[in-house]
Amino acid sequence: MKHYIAAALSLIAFSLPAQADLKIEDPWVRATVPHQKVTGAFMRLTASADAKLVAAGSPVAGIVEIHEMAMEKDVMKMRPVAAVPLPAGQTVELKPGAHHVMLLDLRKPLQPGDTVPLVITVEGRDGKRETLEVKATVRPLGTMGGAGHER
Ligand SMILES: [Cu+2]
Repeated sequence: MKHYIAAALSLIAFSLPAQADLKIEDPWVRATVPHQKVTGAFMRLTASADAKLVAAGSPVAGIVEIHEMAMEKDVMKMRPVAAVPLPAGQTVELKPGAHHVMLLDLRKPLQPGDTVPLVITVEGRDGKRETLEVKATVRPLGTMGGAGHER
């Protein structure tokens, strides 16, 4: 009988809808030149409930970090951050000059038109993590993009 109840409970747990629905739009990665080992990945994130972006990964990079840009003595510098807040219903844009996903230790050059898989992990207020995989398109160097003024 005990077993039967446990099984029924786990069934209920599995049928619950996923919390903090995450929408990822327009993911892209900046192309690289030969021997370039780092580049940025950008996208728009919208979570249905308060959450934060806590991690990213990609098979094309040895290391993936979340970065912010900040002024340091009149120079824009980037540095790793632990998380990017994603307030409920608000679209947060990762773009050049702002928060971005940094791909380091690239395993090969990224050509315009290539597709790069990105794994994005967000954490809800309850500490539950959700992982989403997206396919990012590689765009040419010099693409400022993101703000919607290209194309
Ligand atoms: Cu960076």
